[in-house]
Amino acid sequence: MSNALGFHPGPLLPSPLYAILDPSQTKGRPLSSILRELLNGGIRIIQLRVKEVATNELFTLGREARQLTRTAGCLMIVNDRVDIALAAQADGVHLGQEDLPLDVARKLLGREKIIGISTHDLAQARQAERGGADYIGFGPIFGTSTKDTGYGPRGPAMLREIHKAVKIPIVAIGGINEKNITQVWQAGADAAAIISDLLGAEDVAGKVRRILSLYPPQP
Ligand code: TZP
Ligand code: MG
Repeated sequence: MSNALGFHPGPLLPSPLYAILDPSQTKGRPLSSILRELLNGGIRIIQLRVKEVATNELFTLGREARQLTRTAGCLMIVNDRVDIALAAQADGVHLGQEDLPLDVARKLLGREKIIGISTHDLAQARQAERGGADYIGFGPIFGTSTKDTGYGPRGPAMLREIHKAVKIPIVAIGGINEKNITQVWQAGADAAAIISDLLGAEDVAGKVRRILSLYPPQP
């Protein structure tokens, strides 16, 4: 059965578009108003990614985001911070290769919370799957100036290889936008994560609706 978006929800990802909330990419607009617009447009999974902010401020942001996402039936994942994910009652956490190890995060969070792991190659993807990650992030797929990942663009071909090699859901990331997202879904991503193309849009809700209308991609 597919939902209203024509997306076949797996056990984990409720939609093929994963929005990352990063206050440095909103063109000065408050994160809460951008989040409201994302939700109005139909976003059903977000990640709160706020670097270099005091812990109490991050907790406040997390609590606000939790209220809005809960009302909208949207999953909320916190980047980097297991403590904030727990304190703000998020659905899970997203960890990079340099964050807390997966097994340690799992002990802290328990089986019920979602843990996503950033990966950049096949070995990391396999390791995350073996270690019990609920999904992997994979990228950067295309060039991006939003984050210096230290890796060149992996491209849709490498994404296809990852898709063949791992069974857990794949969230592709890096340089994805309205123009190239179809290729990313076609290459096997269960969802595509976007920061700048969503958060920098003049009409954020309209942008979400346009992107979701591209799903499912034509073969
Ligand atoms: N991890 C890999 S690339 C990236 C992150 C957080 C940035 C993605 O941002 P954008 O603006 O969608 O390219
Ligand atoms: Mg991190």
